[in-house]
Amino acid sequence: MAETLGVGVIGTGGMGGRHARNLAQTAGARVAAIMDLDAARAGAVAADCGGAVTYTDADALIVAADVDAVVIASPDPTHADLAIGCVEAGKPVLCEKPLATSLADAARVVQAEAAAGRRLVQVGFMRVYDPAHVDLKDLIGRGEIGRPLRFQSGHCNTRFAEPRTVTDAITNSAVHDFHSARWLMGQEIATVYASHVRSVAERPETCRLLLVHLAFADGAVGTVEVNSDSGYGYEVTVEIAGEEGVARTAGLSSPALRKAGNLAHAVAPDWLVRFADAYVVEVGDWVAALRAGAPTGPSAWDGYMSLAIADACVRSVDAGAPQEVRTMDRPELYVG
Ligand code: ISE
Repeated sequence: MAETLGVGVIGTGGMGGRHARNLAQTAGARVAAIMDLDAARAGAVAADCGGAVTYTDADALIVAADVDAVVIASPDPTHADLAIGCVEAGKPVLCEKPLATSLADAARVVQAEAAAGRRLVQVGFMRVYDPAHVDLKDLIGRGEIGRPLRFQSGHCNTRFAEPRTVTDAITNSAVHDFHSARWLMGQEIATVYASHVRSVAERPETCRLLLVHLAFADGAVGTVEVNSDSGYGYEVTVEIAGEEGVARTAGLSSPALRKAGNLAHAVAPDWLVRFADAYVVEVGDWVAALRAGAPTGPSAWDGYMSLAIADACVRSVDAGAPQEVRTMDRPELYVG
């Protein structure tokens, strides 16, 4: 590997542009290539990243000689095939969530990586780099609340440009919460029961509120709530009740403003603002880990498991009944 890690970024929408600009400021990395079907947009991001080479063909970027590692931030349905392309080219890849849009495609990524026999794929579950989440994880790890009994997360999005189907809410938003639940509780989810409320006012086709009941393998319970259209702002909160106490992620960091008969805190408009620091730490950690040998963040198996839970949720919505989470056997690569 060259002195600095040459990174190629596929997709320059909100997330890809953010990752590219963060990578341009990351020690040990340089942005070698940027790909987008929109050449002008790729050019604008490349100009901010020291003049990286631009591509309109993702496969050409993956095999380019000066690209040592790849970030995938293109539309969700393209993730699985591009991640497999990176694995086949022997290049480490940070793939935005979801790893795939179907459980079968996520399994193909896992199988490709298991066949390669080494970890190359990291999935963009950035909450594991967010200080509020890390503090909660540490507190649980220290045994402060005893055995975790109940997981509860609230995930509020301000508004999406397009109406959200229930499958979008599950596969594009709730996959984050499923990963948080597994990571923070240190347990697998055995069954789910998902239901949702549509928006009645303006966008009747939108899944306004998704509620998923979780049953963990050790008997703990939980809920995940996704609001697709809060109107007021973007928030993610987690509370865990244990045998000896209850812990919740730290609250808003914005100052309290007392004015004109009101007490107010600003709420972030979206994930790019709320998780701005986490995205910086995520790529910094990824680059450092690759330079030391292999990725250490959320794995392809974690990406697969979130989709296995998502798959059970979609089945549950269709059946109107609880559903088991069904998975393939965990390949040896991900054990331990
Ligand atoms: C988006 O793609 C993200 O990954 C955000 O973190 C999440 O909160 C949002 O719901 C997704 O649409």
